[in-house]
Amino acid sequence: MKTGRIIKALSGFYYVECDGIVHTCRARGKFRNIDLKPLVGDICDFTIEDDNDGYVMAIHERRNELIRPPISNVDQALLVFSAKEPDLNLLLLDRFLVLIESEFIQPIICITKMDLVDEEEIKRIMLPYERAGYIIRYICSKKGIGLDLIKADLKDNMTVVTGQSGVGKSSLLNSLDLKLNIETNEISKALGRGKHTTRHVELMRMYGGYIADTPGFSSLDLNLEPLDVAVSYHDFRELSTKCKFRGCLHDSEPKCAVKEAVENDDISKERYEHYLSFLKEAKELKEKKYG
Ligand SMILES: Nc1nc2c(ncn2[C@@H]2O[C@H](COP(=O)(O)OP(=O)(O)OP(=O)(O)O)[C@@H](O)[C@H]2O)c(=O)[nH]1
Ligand SMILES: [Mg+2]
Ligand SMILES: [Zn+2]
Repeated sequence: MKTGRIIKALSGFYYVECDGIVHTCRARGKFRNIDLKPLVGDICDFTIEDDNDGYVMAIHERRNELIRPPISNVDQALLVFSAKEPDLNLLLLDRFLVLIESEFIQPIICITKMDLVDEEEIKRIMLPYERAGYIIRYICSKKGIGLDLIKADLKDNMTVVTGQSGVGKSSLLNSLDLKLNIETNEISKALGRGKHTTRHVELMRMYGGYIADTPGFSSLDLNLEPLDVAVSYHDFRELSTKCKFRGCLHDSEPKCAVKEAVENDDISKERYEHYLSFLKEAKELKEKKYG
């Protein structure tokens, strides 16, 4: 038995990398009956039957896992948003951040297509995130601007690149490694939609680590407990030691440090309002589950 990492999953096959060789494997029957499906990113034990191909037999315990995109064991997530085409969507960004931080994954916000907008304006819009302590990178894949910081971010890490369809994830990967040549989603005038949208998750070696290109999407389910939402905001979590109540949800509780920070404009109203909408969603979900 050998141990390797699943770098791609496609049509029932798992591509397992071990010592620089990729083995095409199927999952043993037992994976069909239980809730555990192998994921890209998994470290697995596998057999080699013939021609270097074999079977995935067992999955090692995961450090973390995401449902969308389906991937495990990541160190950090590049949350890719375009400054324009499609327009920057801060509600979706906040939703993303909650999800990523709830899995203890380091987020890096990456704003693409900076050639299409006024740089100062976008940086002003992103100021609340900068002040909250998020890492933000501004790039243009077309002109190769802003890539050096990203290259340093990627070094020796396992990074998942995620974001809406058409924001420029695959283009970013191509500009980081010119040999990759991934097909990108040029919007076809005739079809009115992209032609080469990414359809599967795949890990690629880059700068001593791995990077995963993933398919884009337009919506995300949270599926979190209310308190998970509260603690997944790293700046709210730090402030919460000053809230009067332990386990404060920063909603209707009195003497809440987060609400005070919002009133003092240390936390932006917009971020806080998005937070309240996620909290409401989590409470409704909990009610549905437990009655
Ligand atoms: N102006 C400009 N356009 C860009 C830039 N980066 C990407 N694009 C364009 O944006 C479109 C979508 O790019 P992709 O890289 O395929 O986007 P994606 O996020 O991988 O899309 P999905 O695979 O569908 O999720 C393409 O037409 C690219 O040429 C950029 O820096 N500037
Ligand atoms: Mg793509
Ligand atoms: Zn509070």
